[in-house]
Amino acid sequence: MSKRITLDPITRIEGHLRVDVEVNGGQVSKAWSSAQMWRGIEVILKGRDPQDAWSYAQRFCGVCTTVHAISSIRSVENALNVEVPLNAQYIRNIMIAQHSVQDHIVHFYHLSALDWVDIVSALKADPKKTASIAQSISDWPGNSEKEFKAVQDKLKKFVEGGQLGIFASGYWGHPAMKLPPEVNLLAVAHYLKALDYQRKAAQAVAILGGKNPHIQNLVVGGVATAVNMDNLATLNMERIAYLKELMTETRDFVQKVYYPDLVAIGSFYRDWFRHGAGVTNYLAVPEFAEDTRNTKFALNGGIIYNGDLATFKPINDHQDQALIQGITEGVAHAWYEGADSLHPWDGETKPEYTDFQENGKYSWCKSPRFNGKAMQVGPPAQILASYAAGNPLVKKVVDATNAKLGIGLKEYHSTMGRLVARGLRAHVMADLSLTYLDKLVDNIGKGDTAYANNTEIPSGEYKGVGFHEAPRGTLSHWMVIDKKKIKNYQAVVPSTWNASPRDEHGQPGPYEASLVGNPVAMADQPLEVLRTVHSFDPCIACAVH
Ligand code: NFC
Repeated sequence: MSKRITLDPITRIEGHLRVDVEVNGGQVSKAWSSAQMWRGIEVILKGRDPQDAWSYAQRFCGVCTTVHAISSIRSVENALNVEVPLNAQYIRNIMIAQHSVQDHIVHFYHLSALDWVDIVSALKADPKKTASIAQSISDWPGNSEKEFKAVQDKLKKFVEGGQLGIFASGYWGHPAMKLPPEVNLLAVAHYLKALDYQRKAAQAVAILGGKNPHIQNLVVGGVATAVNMDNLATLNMERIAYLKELMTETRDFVQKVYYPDLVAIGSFYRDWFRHGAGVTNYLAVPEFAEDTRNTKFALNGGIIYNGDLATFKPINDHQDQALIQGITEGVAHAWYEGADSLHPWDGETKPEYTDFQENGKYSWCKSPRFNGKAMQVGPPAQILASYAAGNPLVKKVVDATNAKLGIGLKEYHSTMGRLVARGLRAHVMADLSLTYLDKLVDNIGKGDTAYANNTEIPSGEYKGVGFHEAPRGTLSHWMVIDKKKIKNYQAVVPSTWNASPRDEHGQPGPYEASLVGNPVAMADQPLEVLRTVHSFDPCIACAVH
């Protein structure tokens, strides 16, 4: 007999996600992903000045605000064929990379670790043994017995006081929890430390962006960050030195704490490299623009079908016509008028709520497709595309990690594979942040102090798309400009791709497909469902906007 479980809301994500699963014989046989909230910012954007769009579009989300600013401004620059000076590209790149570092630290420790780490078991750990495990996998100076003992004492006080606070209501003692007490203590201690380091990365974005969340320093054609290095400039040597210090500290945290923790946890949960594959068609766009026209990038994009790297087709730039023409969004099972799939420049957002109909409309999330196919976006897509393209930065960390974990590329099509790919992305981003700071200083040193190409909006009709590879995957903002105003605005967001409901042909979206076959040991504590859903790092505010 099958049993139906409804998880609503899924917590430790952003936004309102409901997931329903049918469980048969200890395994999920069918799943539905339902976004439960709509706000209508695409509609609010119509009729406004295209130069202001990026500021509104940041309100799609409370987490990945920066990425919407970048995609939005790129959509205007693409429509009007505007070049972006190198200094502005480097400043944008540093903000993008630091935003990703912050986002991935938060995902690993604060949003997903507690699916794998049993907080209560950490009470039984020997702090001395924890310190020796930690020191055997990393030379990070914070890994001392004293530190681990202090965390354990703090945890004891919580438990004895009957108040687990942020750790309340977890599935502690669940049979699917496999870490020994010492590794649980290690992870809890780093969970708390990670709060400090994610803040440092957020601070780096704020120094450049003027504010974070919701950066303030973009203009169509560049940035509003004066870079002439005199005392009146927004960016002077003192701020550059402080940025370097912050970004070096977060790099060390990512590479000496997050990464070894990920490898340690991954090696205790090898079976999770076999669950949760779902949709293994991947899409990623190239990112980290290194020229003024968005044609040269540090990380690669491309398409992979059925998890087979032999099918890899590169996407080399943000003007790729096959990419631009191939994207559609459908509403057959989403709470909008109509049933057709439309290209985003012709896209419509007309809400029509029907309640949850499992064979009808059941989500506010639309169904993006590429040439009619469901695609998984996110860190595995970017890592696999860059690997397939032979990118040396990515190849080096992937090969080293695969050797440590005893895995190959096919293990990336899994729940644990998504966590590993995200950690590798953070590893690469932490280095790239410092690379772009050096490039910025060099470029200014050569006498280039340009930071924006002033742009007027002309009166004709223009269409543009701004692509960006965000922490959760490929993001695109699509704008139609007419008579100096926004005529249409559609965003096709990473979590829209991954959280999508079935399309008009009945193809499930990546969350839904990845849950099928997932084990569920105890129906009243569906921890394993959370593991797979959290591995995508859902952001439903973004997905529906
Ligand atoms: Ni919100 Fe975003 C979602 C990201 O998918 N990354 O582009 C948007 O949020 O975190």
